[in-house]
Amino acid sequence: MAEVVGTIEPQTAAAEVAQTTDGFHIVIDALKANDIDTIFGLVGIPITDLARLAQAEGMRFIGFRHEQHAGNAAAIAGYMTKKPGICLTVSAPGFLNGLTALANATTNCFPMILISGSSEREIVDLQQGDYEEMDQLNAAKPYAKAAYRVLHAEDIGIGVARAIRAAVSGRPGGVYLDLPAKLLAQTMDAVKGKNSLIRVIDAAPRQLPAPESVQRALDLLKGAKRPLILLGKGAAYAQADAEIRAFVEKTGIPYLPMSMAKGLLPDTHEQSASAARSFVLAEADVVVLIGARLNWLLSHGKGKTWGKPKQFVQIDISPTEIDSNVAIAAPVIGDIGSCVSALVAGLDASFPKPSIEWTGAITERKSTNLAKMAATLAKNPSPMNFHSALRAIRDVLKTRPDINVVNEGANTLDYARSIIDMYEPRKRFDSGTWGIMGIGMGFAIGAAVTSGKPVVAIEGDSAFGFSGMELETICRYDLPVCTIVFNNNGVYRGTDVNPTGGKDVAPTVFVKNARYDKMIEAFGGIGHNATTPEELTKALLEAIASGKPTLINAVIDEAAGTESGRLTNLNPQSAAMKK
Ligand code: ADP
Ligand code: TZD
Repeated sequence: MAEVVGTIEPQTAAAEVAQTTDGFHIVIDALKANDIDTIFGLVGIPITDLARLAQAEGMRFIGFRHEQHAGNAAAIAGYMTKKPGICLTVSAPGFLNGLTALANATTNCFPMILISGSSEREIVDLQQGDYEEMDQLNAAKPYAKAAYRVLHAEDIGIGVARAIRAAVSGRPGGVYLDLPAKLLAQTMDAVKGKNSLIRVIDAAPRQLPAPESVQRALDLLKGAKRPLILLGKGAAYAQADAEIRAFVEKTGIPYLPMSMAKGLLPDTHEQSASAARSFVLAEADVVVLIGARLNWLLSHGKGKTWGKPKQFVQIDISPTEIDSNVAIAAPVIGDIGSCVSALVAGLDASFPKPSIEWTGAITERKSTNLAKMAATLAKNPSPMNFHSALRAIRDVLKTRPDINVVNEGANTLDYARSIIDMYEPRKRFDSGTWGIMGIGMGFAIGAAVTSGKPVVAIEGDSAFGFSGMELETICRYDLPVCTIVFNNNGVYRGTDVNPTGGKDVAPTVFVKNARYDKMIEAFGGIGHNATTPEELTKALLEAIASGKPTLINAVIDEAAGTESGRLTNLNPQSAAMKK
């Protein structure tokens, strides 16, 4: 008898193993069932095996050196694709590191899901002191569009489906998904596990605008004397490129792109009013906001920037965005593709073209401002300043409109935004709604992995420092990322002095003449030191041709630029101190 059992038992065990699955497998299966093929993350207890399994099951796992950058990579992948980017972290500190990126994603309306392992509820809730103990779900809630926890393996499919829907439907945002360690190890019947998976149908359904709202907007626009269209990154996100182009070109209305909407129509488009920005904002009488909020980036829709009284049409998927800063005369609520198509359909023969007085005045301003800018850009000071370095980069990027551009810093951001033209949609990724520093390498990695195309990251030296260690990640995955550090020896500039004459340098000052190019060489990447526009051009061309991880240390005059870039008005204390 014992012998018989002995021969049967191993077979029974094998059969049982074959028929059970566990939390680890169901998480991966649930993501794959929704065509999610990449995870950005950083391993450790309790999610190391989840990352291993993801790779073994054919997903791409991109491992980072800090969770914030993995989160930023996931967020930008979400923005580029309209599918939620996934970031995977360990509990408590790893989760908190990722939370900054989740909050930034929510603020910018980027769809991402932060999945963090967590310690056991019983211990967390009694505060008994677990390894990396934290009530992560509650910590995430104020900064996420939605936050969920799964306690039973059979609910993983539901949890992932809810997270995907929450991230991409309506106004996109960051979603937190809490997976306690015990859940991952839970086993269940493999068939039941498979049946518990959900493939989300129509995760971001179209939302059609009310016909009367479309008519109201068209009526307002018809009466406009000086109409203007403002494209925000919501318009770029919507991937309604053809509809937006049709609306702009059929109406003939001049438009302004917000920084991440640059390239939705090529910046060289004749209707672009970018080079006359202050003029059109002040003078316009009816402004059509398409996926752009009237937040600080647009002076809250009021004050000197906006000059003459105006009325707004606002196209947005979020009804509560309307009237958030100023009264909106014609809200059009729905997804941008549907709203803009409806507007285009309503453009009949009676729709007037903007007057020649208006377009002519804009053209005149543009040419004056462009001539001024050309004269500034033509100068060749030594050391380089922001303009001469950006001229060199602009001329190279002009020949490669497919290249992704990442941009952060203060002066480096402000000048690059206006000097570097974009020609294709969703190719420019920057500090966004918060004006956050630290998105650089995370966005660069996310953009390179997602698009398979080169990335040029134009970085202030301070801005770069926040994510600089991810150069190792870039080298490890051999990504075609060229990072250009605008090195002017400090935050904003490098010229401040300690007024006490003490040994410590001023709060804004870094090590002088640092060689950031040496950092990438430590990981096998290619470093260049560029002190002239010619050297910068040569290094950038080489980087793009080789597709190799490269860092160019661009030596910029430490006295160039202004404190806080163009945000000097938000920094009144500093202005007062200098008086
Ligand atoms: P910017 O910083 O470029 O001005 P914002 O981030 O302030 O842009 O605004 C983006 C807006 O776009 C948000 O109000 C968001 O609700 C909206 N939005 C995002 N995706 C869509 C979409 N598919 N359809 C309509 N509105 C959208
Ligand atoms: N920390 C975070 C997370 N975000 C921020 N925006 C800041 C600090 C404050 N800050 C700015 O707003 S710009 C900036 C900081 C530290 C860096 C500016 O210096 P830089 O750029 O060297 O990157 P420029 O081009 O030399 O001005």
